[in-house]
Amino acid sequence: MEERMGHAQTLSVETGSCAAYTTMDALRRRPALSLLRDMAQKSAKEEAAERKEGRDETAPQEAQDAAEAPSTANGHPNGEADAEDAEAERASDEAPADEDEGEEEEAPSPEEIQAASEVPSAPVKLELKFKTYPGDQFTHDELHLGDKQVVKMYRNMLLQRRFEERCRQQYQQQNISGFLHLYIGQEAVSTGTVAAIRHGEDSVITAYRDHGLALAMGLDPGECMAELFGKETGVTDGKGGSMHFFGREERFFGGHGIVGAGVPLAAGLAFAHQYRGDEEICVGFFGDGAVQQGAFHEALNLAGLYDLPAVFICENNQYGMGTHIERAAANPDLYQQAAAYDMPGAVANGQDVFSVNRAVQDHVEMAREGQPSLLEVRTYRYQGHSISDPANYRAEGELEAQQKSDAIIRLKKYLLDEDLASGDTLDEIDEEVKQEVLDAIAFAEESDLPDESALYENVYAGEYSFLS
Ligand SMILES: Cc1ncc(C[n+]2csc(CCOP(=O)(O)OP(=O)(O)O)c2C)c(N)n1
Ligand SMILES: [Mg+2]
Repeated sequence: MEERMGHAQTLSVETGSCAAYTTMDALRRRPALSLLRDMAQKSAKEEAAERKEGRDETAPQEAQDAAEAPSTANGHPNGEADAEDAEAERASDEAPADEDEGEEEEAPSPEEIQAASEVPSAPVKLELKFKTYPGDQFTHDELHLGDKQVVKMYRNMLLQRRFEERCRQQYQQQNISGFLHLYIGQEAVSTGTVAAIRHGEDSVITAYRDHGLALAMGLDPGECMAELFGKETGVTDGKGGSMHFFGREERFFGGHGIVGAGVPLAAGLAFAHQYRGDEEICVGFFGDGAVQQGAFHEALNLAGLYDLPAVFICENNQYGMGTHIERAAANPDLYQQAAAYDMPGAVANGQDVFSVNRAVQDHVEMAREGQPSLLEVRTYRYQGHSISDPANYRAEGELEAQQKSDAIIRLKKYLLDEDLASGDTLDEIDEEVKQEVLDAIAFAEESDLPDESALYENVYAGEYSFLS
């Protein structure tokens, strides 16, 4: 049952019996840091003594210890209450890590343990709200983006597009080999996101379709092109190729070829921020295909459990290789997966850079307050899955229909309509960008291939007794 309510969508679910919802809320979770601190403080000796005693006689205590795991389990707190009330409650419940220092967590009482094992006598009705960010709803002023910044965002999206158009050509000329997955069509997602984070402080990680995000994160186009050419001046010294762009200074953590593999890494990066207490966050990108993968679910579960400062962004371009989302996902409304992990979920229009920016600003703010979330961004890739995929699985006219809402053309129209730039200025920007990409190719061509000895750098290449 679905009912649209302005920008929010409500979903009601009725279940026959759902024991956890009403009672788990009483058993408040413990922040990950306090769990870690406790673990560190327990000496091996104490643990051994506890194990022995617990087995012998302390049945109530044992029940309490056993309840530590359920106490962190993940009933959605909203229950029948309004989602906003639940959010407010959650915010007031959670003390920042440093204030928490030294406080003893109270173990759940026997009554609470008892309550947690009861089954509600009536069907449980669950109401959830998911925020939506449709296209053409936001202005740059509302988003606190300056006039010049919007022009820069346009330039950046164009740079991504022109860079990849040349990548395709360079691949055909055999200057690039190996895999090549193009991001053309999705540029508003990367640019809109980067304009919403603390660039150079927050961590960002993505999957293998990584050129666009790398350029949005400020990686040098010449070094990116050199990476594709396998040259030593490349962003990963020519050893990573298309799928493994990295930028240490920019805090861009790749570039990962295994579907879903970046999602637990995003959770790990977010955990590092939480552990250090540096108030930075991690934005983890992945495709719609990754949501069908176990690693996604494990990572979101941990993030929900530990209140990690993470924004999980699913770039739903509708395809995983040649398989359409409708044929791969039991529930193609991917943002709704958030409910299973006790976090807010939302969906944004990935063909409108302002919708993306508004959504990511909101989600980044939540992450800084210790609330992880899932944001689905609906977009579309114009090219096949990789350079060698002719995309014959597409329906006739499908691509052309999507191109009508092209994000770069949309932003260009906005800039002209709002008088933020003249047509001549935008033409000049295009010429500049094209030249920048040609310069990147020249840089890649002139660079050297890595020395043979570099094969053994930064890899486990020692002597192994079991191999001899
Ligand atoms: C664990 C794993 N399974 C399968 C593959 C093969 N594979 C490569 S890309 C891909 C589809 C992923 O689609 P999606 O996550 O939507 O990303 P997109 O290509 O649309 O950016 C698959 C199945 C892989 N790389 N890793
Ligand atoms: Mg996809």
